[in-house]
Amino acid sequence: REIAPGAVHVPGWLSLDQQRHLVQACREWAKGPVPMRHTVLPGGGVMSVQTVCVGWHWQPYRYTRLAHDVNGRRVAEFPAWLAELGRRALADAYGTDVPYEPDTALINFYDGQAKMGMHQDKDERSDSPVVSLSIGDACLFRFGNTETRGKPYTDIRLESGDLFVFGGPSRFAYHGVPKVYPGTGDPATGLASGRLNITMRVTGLQ
Ligand code: MD3
Ligand code: FE
Repeated sequence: REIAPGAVHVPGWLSLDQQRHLVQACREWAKGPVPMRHTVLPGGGVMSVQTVCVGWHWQPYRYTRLAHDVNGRRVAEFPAWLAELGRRALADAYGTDVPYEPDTALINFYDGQAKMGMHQDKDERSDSPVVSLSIGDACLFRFGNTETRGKPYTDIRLESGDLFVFGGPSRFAYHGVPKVYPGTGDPATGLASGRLNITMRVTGLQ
């Protein structure tokens, strides 16, 4: 389960009920105040995944309270129940209770064609772990190294209900999602198709 130091994969961590609850919450956040959308990159590229943010708004490549690049509104508040879920995730993955106060979640929706290129997450001013929850269709997740976008990397299949925690030396590793596997999710989660990924983070911002 430990893929690399600080990178822990816990398959099937979420119950079907928890997945249903998260899908419903994401459906509400997707409506607004800042709707889920394809993020436009500074170079003009458009991300194939659709994203909605909670707590802080992520616009490449910084966090803001207001979604200046979308509709100027403030994103939904980060709920206490989600932070509590994040703390349980860390405790279960690392087997030890550590203080954890995530203040933002990025929620990505992948249709059958969407992917995410290899990148590092360095817009946070904190080296606290990232908690990742997957729901719906399975995907190929590529976990790389901290030096380059390329090899060596480890390919892992992430399934609905899986937890992944990225802390310590793995926090700034390159990673990406080269492929989703359409039709592999259980519609009982409330997601008829596609893949949902929720990542919790500590921005280090006030
Ligand atoms: C490793 N999301 O939102 S989750 C992202 O499935 C992102 O939507 C992917 O990469 C997704 O930035 C991958 C796994 C993940 C998330 C954040 C990480 C792995 C990470 C941050 C640091 C290291
Ligand atoms: Fe990332």
